[in-house]
Amino acid sequence: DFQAVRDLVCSERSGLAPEARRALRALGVFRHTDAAVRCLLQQPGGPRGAPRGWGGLRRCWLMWLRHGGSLRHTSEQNDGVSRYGWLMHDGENFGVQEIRDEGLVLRTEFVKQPGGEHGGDWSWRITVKTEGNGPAPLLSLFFYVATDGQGTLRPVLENGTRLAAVAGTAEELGDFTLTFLPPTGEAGEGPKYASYNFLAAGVPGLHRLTDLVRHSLRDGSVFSPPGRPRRRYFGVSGTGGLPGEPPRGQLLLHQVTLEPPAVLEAALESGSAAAARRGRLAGPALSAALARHAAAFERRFEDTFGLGARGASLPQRRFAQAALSEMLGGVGFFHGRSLLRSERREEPVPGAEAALFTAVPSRSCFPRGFLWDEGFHLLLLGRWDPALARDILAHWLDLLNADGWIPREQILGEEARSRVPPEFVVQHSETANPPTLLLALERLLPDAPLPYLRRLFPRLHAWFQWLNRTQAGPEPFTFRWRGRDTDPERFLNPKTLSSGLDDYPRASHPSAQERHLDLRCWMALGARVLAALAERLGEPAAPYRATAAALSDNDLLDRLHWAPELGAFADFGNHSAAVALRWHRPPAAPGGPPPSPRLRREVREAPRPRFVDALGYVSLFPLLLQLLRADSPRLPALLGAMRGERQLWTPFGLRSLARDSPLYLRRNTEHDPPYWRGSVWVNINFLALRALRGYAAAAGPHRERAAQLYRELRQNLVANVFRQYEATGFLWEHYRDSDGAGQGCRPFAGWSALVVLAMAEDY
Ligand code: 6A9
Repeated sequence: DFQAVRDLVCSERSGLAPEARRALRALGVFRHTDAAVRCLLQQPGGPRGAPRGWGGLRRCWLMWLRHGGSLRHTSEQNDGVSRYGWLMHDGENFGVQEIRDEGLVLRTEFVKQPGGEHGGDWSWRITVKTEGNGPAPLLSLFFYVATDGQGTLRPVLENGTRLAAVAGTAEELGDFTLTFLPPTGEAGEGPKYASYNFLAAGVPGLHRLTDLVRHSLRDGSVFSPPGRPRRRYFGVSGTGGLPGEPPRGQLLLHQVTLEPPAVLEAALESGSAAAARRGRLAGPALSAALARHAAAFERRFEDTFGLGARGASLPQRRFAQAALSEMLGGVGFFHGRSLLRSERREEPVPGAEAALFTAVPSRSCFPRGFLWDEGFHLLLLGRWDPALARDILAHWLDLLNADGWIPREQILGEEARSRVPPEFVVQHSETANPPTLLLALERLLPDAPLPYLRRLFPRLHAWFQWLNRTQAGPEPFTFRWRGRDTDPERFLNPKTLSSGLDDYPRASHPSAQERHLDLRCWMALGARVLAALAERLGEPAAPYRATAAALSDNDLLDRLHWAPELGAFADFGNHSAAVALRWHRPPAAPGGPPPSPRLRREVREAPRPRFVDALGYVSLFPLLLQLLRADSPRLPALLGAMRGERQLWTPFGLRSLARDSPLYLRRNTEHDPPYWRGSVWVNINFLALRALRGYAAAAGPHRERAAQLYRELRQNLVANVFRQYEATGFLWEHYRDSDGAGQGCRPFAGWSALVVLAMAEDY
């Protein structure tokens, strides 16, 4: 009985101990940037949508503000921090982050020390420096702690203005003290002159914190170091809150104003850890702990990925460490409900209250869980920390509803929703997403404990059956993504968000006749992994084996998806090859103003059932998921398409759509630039490398060629992602096929971080 199984899994979730779970909530996360006041979330609570279960202490942050020049001027001049990211992060106890902001360098480090019953102690150190010469700017750092309706905070003030500590109690933290140590110069060289301001206020909601701080800044404070000129600065003042908004929680804010360089420390000490504590984790003790953790991180990184042994340079190793760390630093808990639309109801309905532990594609742009992204994330996380990966996987499978569906994008709770345009919020219960979690499971399988797998199995079974049932195609052994865009005039080619490849060209006229090649290949992979899992558990594996065999039958694949006119595999559907966007002026309403012209789709040749004339990632799927036999006569054509410079080959990796394909780099609407129509995406390139490696290792006539392509592709991909990181300080969402430049979102240490596994040749 599926429902019963669900309850069992929920209540008995395997994975990390509660204590370790809490530790993971200590990951610092970059919240958002704001030109005048910059925020750095250093909160014990994961990214946005921090856990309700955190028991009230919802935020503990750092923000900074550079004085001098007007605030408005600053906000017009720049719209972001120039670079930031975790350089090291072990996913549990330790992290080092660096932020570069126009000549200012902030380094934030934390160490967690387990102990007691509430997650132990944490200490943070913030080192601020300036680059280049010129007078030191006057800088304010704001540390703040906020509750969201539960828990209490008591300020401990020194001289009426310096917040020396916060004594608090909260449900999950118990009693705690957060101490702000006086700033020192660099390398602990004695106390540093600073001015202090303090604010205690009621907060209407966490999303209003930045506004609240801005609202209480006044240009009346004075910084007057002995024997030096006085400088005025913006300081928080007063108590209160935002006018007209009833407070829901409590905020205590500590503002420290000084001239860099300086070192600031904060120590959170948990009441229940007192007995285990041997002195405060601050000053030299913190330095020693940080050094110990950094050395352990380096060792573990080398033991895991062996990049040093393979001769990677130090900058390359630092880059790979940062890629992994940025992914680990994005892992967090998300709580709330999704908004769902089912076929059975008109109105969107809130889903069940969910707790999701997950990595995110991007801390800045998409700080949420995405189903198929997560499978890729787990490939990397599973190498670093298999228990962590298993725990994340278990959380995702806890999201299944009674039908066996998992919503694709996890926008949990109001705070998460406020960041997403309304048309993207509602999740449709017919919409799937590639089951990449199974890809991850395939790798976790050999070492995963049996009781864990036993609990996963019924849910994976339900999920696979849901896919098999709801995404069935028009004929046996065919599949079709549901939920394509419907408005036929709006898009050059209606998107298929469910596939994960959004605007990748499909049949021009969505219909029930379609058969989607990538989905069919994902199903084959799914059946293969479930068969292996069933075998491991002594459950009936034969039905999965049979499905896997049928879906990998190369002759059947040929019959259903080989497009002779394309010389490659393809989707099939109701398709017109002659479509274009044209400017069009709708008729004016009588007496009304002339309406503005709009781009509309024109179909110049009626669609008919045929193969889709797009050569790109989808065409490669039988190879990517290694369904093609090593001696397949189709293999040379696919290898040729990969290597062809007019098709998929670029010096930076494989582009998503062939250069000579009709929709290559074409916009989908006036406002939708090409996305999966040419760019190089790391996740698919990773699959390509993995597959080529497989074909190079298997006996067959194309072995040499596969090996050759593998070497070149790996070199190109890794070199470019590294080069772009060196140039910009970020991993990017995708890379431009013409020059390799990073595009889309950054930092994007979701699947782009798979470059680490490519460097390690660990597929
Ligand atoms: C829209 C924007 C400013 C698109 O990495 C997450 C997903 C992938 O799963 C998918 O394959 N990305 C890829 O095609 C990003 C999706 C972002 C959708 C949110 C709202 C507001 O942000």
